Amino acid sequence: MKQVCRKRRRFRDWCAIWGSFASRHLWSFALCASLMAIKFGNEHITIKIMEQITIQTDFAKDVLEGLSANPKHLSSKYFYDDTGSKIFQDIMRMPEYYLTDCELEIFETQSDEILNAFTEDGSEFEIIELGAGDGVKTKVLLSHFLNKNCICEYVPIDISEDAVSNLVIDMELQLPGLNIKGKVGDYFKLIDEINTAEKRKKVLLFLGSNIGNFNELESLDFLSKLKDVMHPGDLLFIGFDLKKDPEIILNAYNDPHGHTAAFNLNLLDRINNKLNADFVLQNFRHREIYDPETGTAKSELISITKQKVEIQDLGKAFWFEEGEAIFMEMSQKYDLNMITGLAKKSGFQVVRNFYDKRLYFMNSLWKLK
Ligand code: AVJ
Repeated sequence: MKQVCRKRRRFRDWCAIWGSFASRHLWSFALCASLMAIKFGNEHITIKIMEQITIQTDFAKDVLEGLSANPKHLSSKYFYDDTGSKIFQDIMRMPEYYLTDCELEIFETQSDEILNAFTEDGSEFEIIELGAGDGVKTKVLLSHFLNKNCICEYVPIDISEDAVSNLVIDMELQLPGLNIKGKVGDYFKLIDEINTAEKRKKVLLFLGSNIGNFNELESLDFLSKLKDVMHPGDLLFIGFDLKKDPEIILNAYNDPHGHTAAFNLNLLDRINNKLNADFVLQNFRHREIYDPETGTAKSELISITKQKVEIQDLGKAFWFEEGEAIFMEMSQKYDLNMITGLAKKSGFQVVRNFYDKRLYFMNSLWKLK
């Protein structure tokens, strides 16, 4: 009985979301019918309209599910709208956020070894980067690869349209010899497209410890999806942030500049704009916690007062107690055992690990087992 009620309520929520959504976005459905995919502006970027629409409905559905749950949660995968991507670039530039410097150091000092590991015989390959962002670190690698006369095509994929178009413009300017084809969209959904008929060798990049946003189950699921589109000989190059002095980790996420707080609060703002909500951002405060045993860092937004937030497009209001947390993001830190274990469990084999000199970070190169 309870089950039926809940089902019915879920159905009602669904209708509300779809109803309000369809009425305001009919134009895009119409456009969609005639144009499944457009190429626009720079011909090196593809944007799927259908994809953008699915993202909006998934967003509504996930916000509803997350804020109805106990404890409340939102998904960090929605941090990266155009504003969020800009804030993330500010984060990457702060000295406290050591991850960027470490990975950059690995690329700057070990690019010869990395290229040799990517292509032992110097044959042609394709580099596909999942969540490319501004591509600053990858540019260092690519520039070195070009200098070594390696023939490769670069396919950066990112959810932010601005990020991809800026990256493509920047790379075409700075690396004129590079063959680049940017894609905008959710890389989870574009994964199938990666599996082209092409016989060329693929190297998939998943840098910056992006994998840390997934819990173990999600990581295994993600990795098995990647495995499905990989062929023998293809490689996967993943960045892992390593366990270290907790203070260093907390400083990277509890930054004095307020960028990490702004990054989290931007998601509330996105809900305000996209789903017609009335979050008062000043009524929430950012908090970071880290458990050195498990290596899990968590970002939360704490409600500083008892308050009600209405989300019109969901036809719903949500109450927050004073001190109640919304779990926003997990940033997992790893040790070598965890990384080797993850590779094994997901059907991969570690080819080689690259560390920075402080041993804060690792880029691990995997092949299919
Ligand atoms: C992009 C997922 C690697 O978890 O360190 C940075 C995102 N969040 N500061 C991370 C992030 C807060 C970042 N990743």
